[in-house]
Order: sequence, then structure tokens, then C-alpha cells
Amino acid sequence: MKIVVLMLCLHHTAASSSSSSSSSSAQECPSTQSLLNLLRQVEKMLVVHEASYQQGLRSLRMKISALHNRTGASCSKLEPPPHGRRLGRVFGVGHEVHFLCRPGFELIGSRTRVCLDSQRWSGQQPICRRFNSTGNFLASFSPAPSSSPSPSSPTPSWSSSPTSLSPPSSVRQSHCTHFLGSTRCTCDVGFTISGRDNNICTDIDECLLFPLGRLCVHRCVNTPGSFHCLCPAGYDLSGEGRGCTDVDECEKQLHDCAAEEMCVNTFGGFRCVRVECPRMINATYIKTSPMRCERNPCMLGDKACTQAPNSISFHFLSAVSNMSTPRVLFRVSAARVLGDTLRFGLAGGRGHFSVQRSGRQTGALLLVAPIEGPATLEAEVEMSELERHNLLGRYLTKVTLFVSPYGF
Ligand SMILES: [Ca+2]
Repeated sequence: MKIVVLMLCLHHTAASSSSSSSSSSAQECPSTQSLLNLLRQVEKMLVVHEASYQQGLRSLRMKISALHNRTGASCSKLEPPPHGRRLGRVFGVGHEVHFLCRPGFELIGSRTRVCLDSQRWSGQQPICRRFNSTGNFLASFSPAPSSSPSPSSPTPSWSSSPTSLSPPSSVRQSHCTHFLGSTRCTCDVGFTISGRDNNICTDIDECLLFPLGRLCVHRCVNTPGSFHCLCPAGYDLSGEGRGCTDVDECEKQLHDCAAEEMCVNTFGGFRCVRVECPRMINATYIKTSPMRCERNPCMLGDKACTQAPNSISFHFLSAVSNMSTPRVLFRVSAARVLGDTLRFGLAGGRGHFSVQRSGRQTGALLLVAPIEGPATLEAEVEMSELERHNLLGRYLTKVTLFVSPYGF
């Protein structure tokens, strides 16, 4: 009853601080000093309750433990593996023990073992195997690490301070503080509290926790206490180490294209392309620029020659996999118009592409279906010039599209 009155008065005190009006019931409340004294009494009462509760809990745990011991419900004592440590000294049913390896060794087997109701330990007895500095691990388990270190792999000394040689462990001891009979345990960043007595910190696997794309655009690698992202070859890490940006091998002179070839940068790589003028029976072509061939003049009255394309241009484009569509890839424009009609059409590459007129003198090549890479697609856009339905000239544009294996 006293506490209810106290709560009401506290409420009134809070309300009256924001409002000038005071009610009669607020008048019956004790002064602020009396209120403070009352609160201190309640605090003392709660502290006593808390201590009593903690004592009860400790007593209960001891009774359970004693009961387990009396019934003999415990597992056999587990020894730490050679070159390793064991965390946990209680082998009763339901208890956990954890294993760590010393720096320079990796743990193979169960990191945590639980004493089951059947009085058997879960998992397998772990071993500590020497960490290979080249990063190549033996494919099979070995029964015990070799006792004599090979001269090529020096044995790091067992010390409590971590060395750059030793990989950080994914299980650590928690930091616990004891205060007024209660224990509070915390872990380093990237670790979560675990173990029966909250005495162990286990690494959080961020890569498992978040779907791919949330943390890393390509590959996520979990590390003790953290994670990092990896990109495929041909990309640099970007966006705070989570994204992948293509390396422009052509601009950075990282390509190995021959002198007569042209380097085309693609997402995740590059291509060496060679532009050669087509050989036709009716017409001959000459290269007028690295990417363009023009028809040699035709003999007077040679209709087959005059119907062959006047020029052929080559273009190389790069795209990522599964690009959203429809999308304009390329525009073809007539520099000058001699006839009365200009027509645009798709001469090759049907299915993925389409050609649309996008202006009086311009046609656009569109990608109409998403393409899953890696792929190389070709399209041909033909522009015809007519005068009173008579063909004045044909101009061909060959477009090659290199699609990367990834969506970036
Ligand atoms: Ca590239």
C-alpha cells in the first residue's frame, strides 16, 4: 500500500513539473525529502531481496551438483589435447567443456563437448594440429601432431601474448566481474557469450548470420571476432571493403594484347580484339580507322558491288550479368542524309536485341532480355538510305557485347 501511494506521488511530482496546476491529492503527498527517504528504504529492501535470491540460487545449484555427484551422474574426466587447453573443470551431466589450441596450432574435432545424460561426452576428442604457414592444410585428420617440428616450419613458442604467427582463436574466455554476489560476463566485439556458466565467448559467424549481398557483394570470410570480403580475380575491393570494382586492365596497361590488337576492358577482365575488314566476292574493303572499314569504289554498273554495305563499323561493349532490360546499348546516327528516307534494322543478333528509331536520323540498339554471363553476344545494326525507294547506301554497325559472370 505504501509503495502504491509512493508511485502515485512520484507520478504527480513528474506531472506537476510539466504543468502548473496541482490537484488536491498531490497536496497529500510527502515532501521531496520524505519521498527520497522512502525510496532509499525501498532500495534497501530490494537489495536484501536480491542478495537472498542470489543465495537461494547458489544453494540450489550446489544441491543439483551434489545430487549429480551422489548419483554419480558425471562423465569421465577429459584431458586437454597435446598443445592445447581445456576450459571447464566440472564433468557433471549437462556441463560443457571447451578446448583451445596454443598459437601455431589449429583445433580439429569438437571445440565444445557436453556431458550427456548417458554420461558420455558429445562430439569427438579434439586434437591440435600444427598450423601450416603456407595456408595449405592436410586433407586428412592425423591422430596426433608430430612431436618433432620439421626444419621448414618453426614452432612458435607458447606464450599468452598473441603473436602475428598465431591465428586468433574463435573461442575465448569471457571477462567476468563479481559484484554483490552476482556475476556479469562480457565478450570482446564480434563474440557472443556461451557456455553453461557464461564463461566462454564464441565467435559470431557474421557470414552465416547475414545473407550474401548484405555484408559482401561476392564472398564473405568469417574470422575470429570479425569477417572480411573477397572479390574474384579482376576486381578490387571497394565500398569499405565490401564491394567489388572492376580493374581497368586496358587503362592500367595490365593487358597482354599484341600491337595490332585492341584492348577492351570488361567487368572482371579484358579482351584483345582484332578488327579485320570482311572479304566479299562483290566488293573489297579498306580499313580507314582502327574500328572502321569502307568499301572501295565500285566499277560503273556493278550493281552487286553497290548493294554491299558502304561502311562497316565495329563496337565492343561490356556489361554485367543479368542486367535489367529493356536497355539502350548503342545509338547509330547518320552524319548527313542525302536521300529522303532512313531505315534502321537488325541484321543479326535476334532474340536478345531489338532496334528502334529514336530520332529522325538516329536508331537505338536495345537489349530486350537479361543475359546471364559469362557470355559474348553479337548484333548488327543496318542503316539504309533511300531516295524514292532506291537504295543509296547501306551502313553496317557490328556490336559485340561481353557479359561478365557476375552481376557487378
Ligand atoms: Ca576489367
